Amino acid sequence: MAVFSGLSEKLQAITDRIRGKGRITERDLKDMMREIRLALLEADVHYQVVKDLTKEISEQAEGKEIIKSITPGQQIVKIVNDALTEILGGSESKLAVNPRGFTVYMLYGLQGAGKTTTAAKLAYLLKEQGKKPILTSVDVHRPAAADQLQILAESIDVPCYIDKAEKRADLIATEALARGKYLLCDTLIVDTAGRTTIDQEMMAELKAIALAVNPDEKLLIVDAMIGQEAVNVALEFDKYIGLDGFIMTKLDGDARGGAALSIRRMTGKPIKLVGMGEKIDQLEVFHPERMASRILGMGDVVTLVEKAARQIDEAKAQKTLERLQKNQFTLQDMLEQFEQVKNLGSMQDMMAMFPGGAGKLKGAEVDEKEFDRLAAIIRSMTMRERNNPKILNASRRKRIASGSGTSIQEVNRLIKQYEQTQKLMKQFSGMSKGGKRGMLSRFGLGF
Ligand SMILES: Nc1nc2c(ncn2[C@@H]2O[C@H](COP(=O)(O)OP(=O)(O)OP(=O)(O)O)[C@@H](O)[C@H]2O)c(=O)[nH]1
Ligand SMILES: [Mg+2]
Repeated sequence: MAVFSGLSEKLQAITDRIRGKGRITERDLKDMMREIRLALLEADVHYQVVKDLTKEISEQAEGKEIIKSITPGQQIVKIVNDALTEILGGSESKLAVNPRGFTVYMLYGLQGAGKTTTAAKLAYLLKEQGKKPILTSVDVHRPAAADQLQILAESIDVPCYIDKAEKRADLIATEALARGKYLLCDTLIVDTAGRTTIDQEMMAELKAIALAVNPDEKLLIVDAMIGQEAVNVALEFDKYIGLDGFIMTKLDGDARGGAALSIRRMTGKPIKLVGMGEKIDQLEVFHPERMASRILGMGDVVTLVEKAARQIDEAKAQKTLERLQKNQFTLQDMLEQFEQVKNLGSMQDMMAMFPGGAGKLKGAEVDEKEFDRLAAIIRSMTMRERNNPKILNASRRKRIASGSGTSIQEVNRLIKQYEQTQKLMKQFSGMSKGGKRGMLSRFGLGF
């Protein structure tokens, strides 16, 4: 998914420039820091976070004597990546699960933040993991709210408790809890009413509901489009009800990044999940390290493969993962991957997860034709070429371009993308400390 395209593009341009340098001077570093600062401020990131982030990058860059090292550009990109990861929360923060067997998640948020949609998405995600969720709407101010949730619940075949005659939200919540236990469910997701502003009455009602069902997680649903204003909203909610974390929605839209990059550092609370679209399956666990890589255009091959593993041919995807780990990922694998992922979502989402894929596709509506072109390029190669792309010299590339009805540039671009993917995976396996499985299992792919 292309996230924060404006910020992402700028940071990619900055890091691309510095990555390619064989020698880096103090001046280069200073210039880079200034550009990064500007890009962050333009993306509406809170100034305190901008300050922290640039300070961290500068200190790291100076401390490591980058200037004297052999691959200064790459080291700097890694430092920027690490600093972004840290600002985003460091590592994944899992949803709490009640050890007594019944868990309650309560979703708060301003009007239109995405609470109801997210409640249903979360139920779907839990159901996929083999859990038994039940939904309830405690919005007593807008009767249509309960209908909206119920329709969504039916579409994913999850029970939903509503009582449109009851005017007290806390009593509905109590009833829903009882119903959930009676139905042998293990998780209650409470969708609350939204307001345009935070007021005492709303907070009192929310507190009463929390008192009634004693939530294991109090999650604020934050619309990423509101930028750093999210920090104020979060602090207000936290003051009244004490939050455990956030679910950030609409990261797929043209959110600038301010909300996601500011909220963790400014509130100390983690982002747990992110909404990546309106569809029921577009809720993802938030991985700070992967998000940082996506922003820097280093791709997110791990999520891509995981998505494939979840939704299509599990055995095949697992094989691909193993090949990636062993560095045997060929163009033939890439073709198979394309074919598998084609069913998963839009081409644009998929390309953005390949290194260097996001920037290239900026603004362009990518349709299935783009996929077909890429697939056609690989199909125009012989099996030997697919399995050993090193032999793709100029004349072979020319033949492939004409065979696939594309241009040499397009062929080159595809090969470059393939090489970047491979390089990235090499870095991953190089970084792994715990033997072969290290890095990938760190991403939750232990098998
Ligand atoms: N693109 C995109 N749209 C989203 C996402 N999450 C929610 N939406 C859309 O945001 C709109 C509002 O979502 P709701 O779930 O109704 O929001 P709400 O917080 O329950 O709203 P109220 O109950 O009125 O306060 C809907 O059109 C959703 O489809 C997301 O991750 N991406
Ligand atoms: Mg709602």
